[in-house]
Amino acid sequence: MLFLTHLQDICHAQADKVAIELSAEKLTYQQLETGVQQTMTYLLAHGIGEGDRVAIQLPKCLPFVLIHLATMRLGAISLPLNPAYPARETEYFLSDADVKLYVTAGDENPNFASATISTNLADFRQMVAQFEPSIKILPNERDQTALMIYTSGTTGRPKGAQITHGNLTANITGLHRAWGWRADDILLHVLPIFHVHGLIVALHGALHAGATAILLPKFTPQLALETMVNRRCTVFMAVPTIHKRLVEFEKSAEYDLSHMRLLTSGSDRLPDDLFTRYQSLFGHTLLERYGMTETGMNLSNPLVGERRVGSVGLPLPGVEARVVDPESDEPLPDGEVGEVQIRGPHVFKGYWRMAQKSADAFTKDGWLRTGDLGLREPDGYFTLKGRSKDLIITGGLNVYPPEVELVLSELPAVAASAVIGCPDDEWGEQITAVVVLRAGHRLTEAEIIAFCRTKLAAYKAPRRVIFADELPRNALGKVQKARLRESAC
Ligand code: MLC
Repeated sequence: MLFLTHLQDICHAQADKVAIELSAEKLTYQQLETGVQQTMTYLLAHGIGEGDRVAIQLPKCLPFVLIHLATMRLGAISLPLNPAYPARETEYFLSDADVKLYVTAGDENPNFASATISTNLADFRQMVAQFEPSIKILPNERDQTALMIYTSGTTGRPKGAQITHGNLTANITGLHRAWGWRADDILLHVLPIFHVHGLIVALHGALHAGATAILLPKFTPQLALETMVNRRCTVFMAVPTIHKRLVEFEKSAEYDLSHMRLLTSGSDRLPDDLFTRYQSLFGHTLLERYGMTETGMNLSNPLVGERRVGSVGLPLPGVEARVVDPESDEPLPDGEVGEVQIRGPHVFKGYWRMAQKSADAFTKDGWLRTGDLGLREPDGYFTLKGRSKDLIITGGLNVYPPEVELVLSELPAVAASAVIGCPDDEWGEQITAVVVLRAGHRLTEAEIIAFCRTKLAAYKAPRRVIFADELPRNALGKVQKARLRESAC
């Protein structure tokens, strides 16, 4: 049964139970179902039909959830966008995805058909209450795109990863089994809901289980720990930067988290010392797992059994994983490092209107080339060993150097630049730009950073700029980033 059909059943079966709450706002499962149906009619009135893209660029709020679910229920495509994107980035996504409707809390964007809505649940529900619920519509095609999330690439502009109803369903049913989701779970949800981690793994996960999700609009260690304790939460999902902030919060030892049953970590490598500090401070062994936008979740340490430090665990139910020689796509023996490749019903169907890039992403046998390097141990556990692609992960967010280099190249004073990730205690990696200025030009580190922040979301902008006379290049003229990392980090 598809995720949305299952969710509708849950809404009927436990109508009065609280599904989601955020600050003082709450939705029971019945209110969720009614709100989704009214929002469907509202979207229909905006001309939204099967296959249309609805971009949702809202802060973390309950109307976001209603619009997201309603869009997918109509067979249209939900396109969540980070509200921190400056206009230029947003406009690229809206025009590349050819959106039919852009939902925003801010001023209407004159270039795109947009709906400005209140992010206050009471106002939003009052607005959609004038629409009759759309009862009958439910998509039933596994292969139909439900959701599109943009990921950047090592070359070119960001690509829209098309995630189907079948993908969402495969992901959530696999995780449900592997992590033992239960209806009496209470999830503390601190992540943004415009990415796979916060949206599919955490929020869809809780709804699929008929559990309660408590959403915090913004993560702070104190509020997260207080909520976990006061609300007797059972499940918590976060990225390493967030787990680190919990461990380092000065009062963390005062919080008794013994009632929690599952604390997971993902989106970036969990440092070994954080894993052990967490164990000794909170008495919990973090469950590390591995996923990506194109697939959702692939590998996970077990709920019961060894959660191995430094390892991302075993394939989730329904997932095939292998390690290959990236040149030949030939499988490698256990213990040898190669590219991790993934296959299964959870793997996306391709990038939006990029046939060649979609084809290149897969081997001829349908394995997804993840670009991550790793090895498989003889007992089946996988360990990641870096990336073959030139990707930076900062605070659990992916940043692709070419995107930043492109912005730097717009500065007339910049002759050449290379963007690298340097190891960083707080963020995992820190975005560092190595810049060569044109002769006779002057530009300061602060000016470069400020310029990038006008063009890119702040987390993508360099935190540090190093000036160099030239960049190390190989015989083909390609910048040798490994050498740069050695000298600059
Ligand atoms: C915020 N800042 C960051 C940043 N987040 N800088 C680098 N990397 C980041 N990830 C900067 C802001 O620009 C700002 O800088 C300063 O930090 C404080 O901003 P903030 O908004 O107050 O930050 P904060 O709320 O503390 O956010 C930090 C965070 C957040 C760790 C809570 O980044 C976060 O929620 N990360 C999770 C991302 C996530 O969900 N990833 C999943 C991707 S899905 P200044 O200078 O402007 O003040 C995926 C697949 C999978 O990867 O497997 O899960």
